[in-house]
Amino acid sequence: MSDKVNWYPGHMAKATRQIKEKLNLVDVVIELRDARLPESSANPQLQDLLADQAVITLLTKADLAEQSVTDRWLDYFDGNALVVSPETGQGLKNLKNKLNEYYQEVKAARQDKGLQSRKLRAMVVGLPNVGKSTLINKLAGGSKAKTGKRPGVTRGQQWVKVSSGVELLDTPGLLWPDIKDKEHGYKLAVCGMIRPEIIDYELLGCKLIEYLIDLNPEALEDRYNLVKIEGHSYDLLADLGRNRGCLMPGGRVDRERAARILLQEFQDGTLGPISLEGPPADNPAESPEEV
Ligand SMILES: Nc1nc2c(ncn2[C@@H]2O[C@H](COP(=O)(O)OP(=O)(O)OP(=O)(O)O)[C@@H](O)[C@H]2O)c(=O)[nH]1
Ligand SMILES: [Mg+2]
Repeated sequence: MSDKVNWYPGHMAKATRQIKEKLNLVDVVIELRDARLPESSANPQLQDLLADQAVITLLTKADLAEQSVTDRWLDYFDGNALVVSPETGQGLKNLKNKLNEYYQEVKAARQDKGLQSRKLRAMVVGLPNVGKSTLINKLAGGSKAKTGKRPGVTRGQQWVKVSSGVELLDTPGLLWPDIKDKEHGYKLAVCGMIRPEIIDYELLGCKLIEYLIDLNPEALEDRYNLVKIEGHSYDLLADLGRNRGCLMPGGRVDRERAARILLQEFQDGTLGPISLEGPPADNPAESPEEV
């Protein structure tokens, strides 16, 4: 990533410290990863912090990922991950059952020590915009945590009681200070985990077109009436913009507006479910015929 863009805001360094401080107070950590890119949406800094913790890994926004690819990820995690869609509620029953198992364990352990029973405390962590606060609200049955379409909505920690036996700690989404591979950063931004304007809308629009050419060219063709998917992504972005009436005075195509539309429609699922990466040694971008 370029040194010139401030894509690691100051509040995230503070939020990372605050997570570290709270870890010894919680019984289990719920780590959310985006089901469209479960490997790239793992924060290495967080992985280090969680090395000795009980962790429930969730592949979230499953409605936006291809079921067959998500199934392969589940095999890869070998029983150590659950698939959920916080917004639709898919998979939340499995998560509740898992939390209840932890609650029973904590209760039994405290009883053995002659201690009074207390609620299970779970910390919810993950990259920005993966659905942490939506998940908490869905489990709590209300709107206790603030949510939003853009990354970086939650700015501080907040405990939310989600049932008589469980309370969850909402935390701000975290990036890490050294995303070394630019492509990695682009993928995160395309999926809404890094604010697009701090990279560049047109660049991200072109990147997304390149990913879609590899993964699902029909989705691109059909949605934007593109006659032929060939040539440079920069030109395809212009075709897309022209077809959508993104014109500036004088008739030049407004590529930034075209990119905004494309990114938005990809992120809200209008293009259909599309996974950006498969499990290691099984990457759909490199072997599209297997997806
Ligand atoms: N398609 C889809 N969208 C979802 C899902 N869960 C959450 N969202 C949307 O994703 C966006 C981000 O949700 P939040 O719950 O605010 O995400 P967060 O992880 O708390 O984000 P930060 O607080 O910024 O770290 C919102 O627009 C949600 O409506 C889901 O399962 N499917
Ligand atoms: Mg949040």
